[in-house]
Parts: sequence; C-alpha cells; structure tokens
Amino acid sequence: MGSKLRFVAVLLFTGITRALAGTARGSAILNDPATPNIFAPESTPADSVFHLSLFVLGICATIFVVVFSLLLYAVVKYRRRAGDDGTEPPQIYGSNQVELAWTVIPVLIVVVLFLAAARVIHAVEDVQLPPGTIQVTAVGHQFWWEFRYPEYGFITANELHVPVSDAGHPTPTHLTLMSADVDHSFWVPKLSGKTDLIPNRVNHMWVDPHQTGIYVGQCAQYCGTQHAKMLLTVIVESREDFDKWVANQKRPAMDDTSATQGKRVLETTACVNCHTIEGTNARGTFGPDLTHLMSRETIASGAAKNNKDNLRLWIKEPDSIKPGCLMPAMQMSEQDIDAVTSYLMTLR
Ligand code: HEC
Ligand SMILES: [Cu+2]
Repeated sequence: MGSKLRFVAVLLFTGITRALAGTARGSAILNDPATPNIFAPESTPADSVFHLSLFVLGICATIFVVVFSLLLYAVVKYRRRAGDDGTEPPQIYGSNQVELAWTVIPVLIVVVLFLAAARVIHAVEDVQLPPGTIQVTAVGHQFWWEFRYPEYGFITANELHVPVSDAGHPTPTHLTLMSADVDHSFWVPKLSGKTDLIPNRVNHMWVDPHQTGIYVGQCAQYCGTQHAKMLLTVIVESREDFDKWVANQKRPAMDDTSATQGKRVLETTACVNCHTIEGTNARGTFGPDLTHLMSRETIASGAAKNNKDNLRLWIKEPDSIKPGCLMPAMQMSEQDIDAVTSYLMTLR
C-alpha cells in the first residue's frame, strides 16, 4: 500500500513539474517573433481579421458573462433549503414578453455578427491592388510549396520572399493559389487568414506586410502523412534585399568546376526527372526547383536546416527526415552521395 502511494505521488510530482516546464517553454516560444500568432498581425488582411475577431470575441464574452451571472444568481438564490416542503414552484407558460425577448435579441446579435463579417470579407476580397503589386503563384504539393514568380521567370520552393510594403509606396503581394494533388491551405497567421489550395480551382489572396522579418506558417488543411511537416516561411525584406534576391534567382545555376563529378552523377541519375536545375539537363517538375537550393535556410519544407549533413542524410534516406515523403531513397553508393551533396552545396 505504502509503495503504491509513493508511486502515485511520484507520478503527480513529475506531471506537475513537466507541465510547469512546458508553460515556461510555451511562453518563451510565444514571445518569439517567428511564432505564428493571430493576435499579433503585421499585414493588412491579418489586421482586419484580427479586429473582427476581437469584436466577435467581445460580443461572445458579454453573452457569456450575462448568461453565466443569471445562471449563478438563479442557482444560488433558488437552491434547496432546509425548510423546503418539496412542492414545485409556480410554472409560467406562454409569456409573450419573455418569448419575444429571447427570440429577437439573439437574431439581432446574429445579424450584427453577419454584417461585421461580410464587411471584412468584402474589404479583403474586392480590394483594388495598386500597380507594382508582386505576382506570385503558389502551388501546393504533397508535402511542399512551389512558388512561381511569373513576372521574373523563375521558380523556387518553400520560402516565399516578398518586399516590405510602406504606406507611401505600397507593394503588396498577390498570390494565385493552386494545387498539384490534394487540398492544402496557405496560412501565415501574422500576414493573412487561411485560403485553401484546391485541385482544378484557382484561389486568390494577398498580403501587405508592414514590417520586415521572417514569418512562419503551416499548411492548414490535412493533406497526407507529412502534412505536419509542410511548413511555410515568408521572408519579408527591404526592397533592395528583395531585388538582390530576385536578381540571384534569375541566374542559371552556378557551374562550379570543383563539383563536376557530383554534377555528372546527378545528371545521370533519376534526380533529373523530378528536379529542375536551370542550365543543366535536370528538367523535372515533380519536386522542388534546386537551381538556388543553397539560398534557402531549410530543406523539405522546413523539416530540416539546410546544411551539408542534412542534405546528405536527405539524399541517402529522405524518410529519416520526413517519413512517407514522395522523394524515394535512390540507393546510390556512398561516394556518389558525397559527390552529389558537394555539387548541391554549390547551388547558391
Ligand atoms: C520521384 C521524384 C524524385 C526523385 C527521383 C528525386 N527527388 Fe528530390 N525531391 C522530390 C520531392 C517530391 C521532394 C520534396 C519532398 C518534401 O519536401 O516533402 C524532393 C526534395 C528534394 C530536396 C530538398 C529541396 C528543398 O528545397 O526542400 C533535395 C535537395 C532533393 N530532393 C535532391 C534530390 C537528389 C539529389 C536526387 C537524386 C539523387 C533526387 N532529389 C531525386 C522528388 C524526387
Ligand atoms: Cu497539408
């Protein structure tokens, strides 16, 4: 019996300390600028969604307080007392006043909520974007993001770069959303609400970020095994940095003579059927464009940091980073994997 009690005490103690450690970690994460947070909007559509949600929350909180106070009052005032004789209190039927009040007031509240939401939806969907708006086509894939910049003629993956937009000279980004396979959903909470990417349908959304920085998001529609590792990064940068980035993305791949061996291996392996590297014979479009792979911070849609060790591991065994992802392990020799990794490392 004593040992059982001790066991329960230890269990409780570890549970409580773990929970406390978790909250400390949790608040540290929430304060991190890179944490998705719907209550800290940094872009126009997210602003209006945030204000609308505060309004709706306010109305709901008022209803909650009123109903709960009345309930509490009734429970306390009319509770069973010692001297009660157990008979029923008088029953009231068909009071027009009461019936009207609890029909009309909720209907009015719903109408107000509807109008407020409709106003914000109209303002976001029917906005006239200024000339100079950046056009990006985002295509959802299992389990990564393709970003096309049709005006500039290049394609990249997983990390979306957009210029910061200042009020005097707004440069919002318009996104055309499509899917290559199943439903996905584009969601970067600090920038905008969610919009789905649906096969055989074209959706639109836009962001107008006021503040440079790295904004994180996530595919918000379950799309298969690795849905949780389908992260999104939006890099909002100054116009100069953005232009520099664009100029680099427009170049064909570096032809670094120190890595010709790896380039040859890659060009004679099935990699070329799934990946594009501009300026080589790799012309596949099933997987991410690798022309400027090393300009990205992460690989596999945020599943791992982009460095030599992770790249090597990824080529050898993609499933060890993203189980169930759609890139096969290519069964190459260790030397070939080394050579291909060195070549990929030159793709700046
Ligand atoms: C059957 C198609 C296919 C083949 C063949 C293939 N890949 Fe991939 N590759 C993919 C897909 C799909 C992804 C995206 C996986 C994900 O993030 O879920 C990917 C991702 C990658 C990435 C990460 C890119 C990024 O920015 O996230 C690298 C690097 C890569 N592949 C290299 C290679 C190399 C090198 C080869 C040949 C040895 C190869 N791949 C062969 C389909 C393929
Ligand atoms: Cu998804």
